[in-house]
Amino acid sequence: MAILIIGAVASIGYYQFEVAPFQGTSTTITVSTVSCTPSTCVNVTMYPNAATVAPGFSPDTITIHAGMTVVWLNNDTSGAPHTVTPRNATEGWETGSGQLSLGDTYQHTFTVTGTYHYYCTIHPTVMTGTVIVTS
Ligand SMILES: [Cu+2]
Repeated sequence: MAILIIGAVASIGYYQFEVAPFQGTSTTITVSTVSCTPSTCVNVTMYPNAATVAPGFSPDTITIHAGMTVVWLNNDTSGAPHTVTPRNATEGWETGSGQLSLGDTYQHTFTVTGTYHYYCTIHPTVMTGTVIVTS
């Protein structure tokens, strides 16, 4: 049931862009993008060099209504992997994303009001975030 709800509010697409940092060479990277219906879904993005540039999760604090879905995207073109990991599994949140590579997304629908803290296990001091779920 939860999967059906998620599928209804978020769709995954793809775009490509070129990176040409050095003479004569270029690399095409495919990144997935997620479009949200604003009333039901919120995006959080990990931008390039998210491990060293705050906020690592952008926006790092969001407030949503119960029943809404948050979709995280690793858009860190430095290639660094990241995770979305709950601080406290007893908050009713699942165990998190595991490792996300460039272009990977992770989404969770929050159904219970409360404050949910999370972080990246690979960069725990810079990459922290909070989801506040209201009624
Ligand atoms: Cu990270």
